[in-house]
Amino acid sequence: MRHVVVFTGAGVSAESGIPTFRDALAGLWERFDAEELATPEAFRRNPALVWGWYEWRRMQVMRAQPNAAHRAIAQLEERVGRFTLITQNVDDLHDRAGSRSVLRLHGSLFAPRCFDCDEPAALAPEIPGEPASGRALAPPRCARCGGLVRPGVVWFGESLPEAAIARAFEAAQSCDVLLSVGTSSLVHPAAQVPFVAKRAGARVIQVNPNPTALDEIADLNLRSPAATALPTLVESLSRD
Ligand code: BV8
Ligand code: ZN
Repeated sequence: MRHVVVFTGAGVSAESGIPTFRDALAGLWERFDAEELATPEAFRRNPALVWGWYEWRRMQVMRAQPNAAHRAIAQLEERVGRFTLITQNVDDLHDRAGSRSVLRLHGSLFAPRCFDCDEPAALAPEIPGEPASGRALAPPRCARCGGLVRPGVVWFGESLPEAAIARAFEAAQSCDVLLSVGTSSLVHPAAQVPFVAKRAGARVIQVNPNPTALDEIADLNLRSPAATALPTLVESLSRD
């Protein structure tokens, strides 16, 4: 039975209007570098600035819709024998497009938890129009211990969820085709996944309008936006 792995980055959500990680620093945060804001140190130093950034990104995701690429990936899951979706994204657009099993390597904007005791925290209801341009917001306090609530994402310098990264490498080791969509392949250890698949003999297909570190090993490079390339690609992958 053929096993297809799809590995996605921020580029798969670009056509839903969600800025990619590098571009997610508009407005209040434009003077910051993502890699310095997405860290536990930054949150400790200025919790309201970091919490406000994540709440603004979460509100953007809630107002966005999955695009044709998310939908094509959900269709592919129904058409191939064995399928694994691995994402670096922290939005919920794959789930909303109908993907059933999503391996999240970097957590989610929709799973806030206490920084001190890990108690899951409630999500603030969407306040229409707020935060419009994004602003600093004091994070809520943990109901159990009073600690600061943090976003449920993996920050730079933090380990990835053990089970998720182990299952991602297992899938990469055992797949026939790995489709990498919309990632700059710069962030480790996630960026290793396509290389592990290649070394294990999989065919690697990349969809990205720009060159990336994966160019050298991709068997097929589709220099195209995901929402354009995926529907056709899914058709051909479903026929093989
Ligand atoms: C860890 C959640 C250690 C947060 C994210 C030096 C060398 C190697 C590694 C390191 C190093 N120095 C430090 C490290 C480690 C570090 C790392 O890799 N740094 C990089 C910058 C060098 N990694 C870590 O810290 C990881 N943890 O290593 O722990 C450890 C070990 C043991 C014990 C304790 C600790 C944790 C990394 C996780 C960071 N969290 N996200 C948040 O979202 O705020 S990563 C974040 O950036 C995203 O999740 C994504 O994965 C990554 C890249 O973001 P983008 O570039 O925007 O997105 P993407 O890569 O997906 O690129 C967009 C692409 O889309 C582009 O290529 C573009 O061309 C394309 N595109 C655009 N439009 C479209 C499109 N494609 C298709 N269609 C379109 N329409
Ligand atoms: Zn707590």
